[in-house]
Amino acid sequence: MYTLVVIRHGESEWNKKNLFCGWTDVELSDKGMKEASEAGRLLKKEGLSFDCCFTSVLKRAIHTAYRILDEMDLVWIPVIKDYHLNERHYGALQGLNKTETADKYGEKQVLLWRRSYDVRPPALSEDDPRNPVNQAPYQKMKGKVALPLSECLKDTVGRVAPYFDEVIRPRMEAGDRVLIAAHGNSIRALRKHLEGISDKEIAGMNIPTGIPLVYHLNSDFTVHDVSYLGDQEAIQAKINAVKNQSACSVKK
Ligand code: DG2
Repeated sequence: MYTLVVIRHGESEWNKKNLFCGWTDVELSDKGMKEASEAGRLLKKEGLSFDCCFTSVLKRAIHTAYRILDEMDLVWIPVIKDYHLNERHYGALQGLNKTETADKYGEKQVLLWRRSYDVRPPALSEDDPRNPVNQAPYQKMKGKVALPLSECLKDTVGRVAPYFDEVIRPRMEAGDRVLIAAHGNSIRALRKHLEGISDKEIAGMNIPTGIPLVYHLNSDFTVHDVSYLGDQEAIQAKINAVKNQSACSVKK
């Protein structure tokens, strides 16, 4: 049996402002930093420990990972940063306010962009300075992989699932206890892959910030059990808050 802990970063500055973030590299808010440290204390209290940590190349996830490891006195373990664990690329929606976008295009359309499995949000244009080919963390990938200008969840599953199977799983099979600090949609992609959630069902899944999700996996990596650590009522309230981020400002 394997134990795997997955956590969405703490609240970011753009979560706080309710902006679509995607591959925009924004910092944790003060609340997000506290959430990350609290998650570290909780994991320690539960007697969990790690031999390595995987995260994205985005600082809200990286700083969450280090805050957790700091609380656990584990900053010395390897921390592997890889763009395969990045948030879903939110295309031209990045930087827009979720409520204002719902007011403009309607809740239904925004829900389709946020939660449909295979509908991509409008793409960034090639010459947009936010195109990943113009950004430092992705320079080495230029010409080798197709860097996205927008992604649907299906695209995100297409990079997260093989990365888990080919890189993270072998580390676990070799005996490493793994922590993954990632993002709302890269975690939805991973959950879909690990738990065999259908394309339809995954639309209803929302991931709270800063709450450790603990998996016990069988030797063939099927899920034995999975649960969030902490006060279940408070966690459900956080999940609902994520779901409601794209409600219109006035109910029609
Ligand atoms: C959020 C997820 O990603 O947004 O990109 O805005 O986990 O990096 O804060 P994260 C974003 P939703 O899909 O929940 O709207």
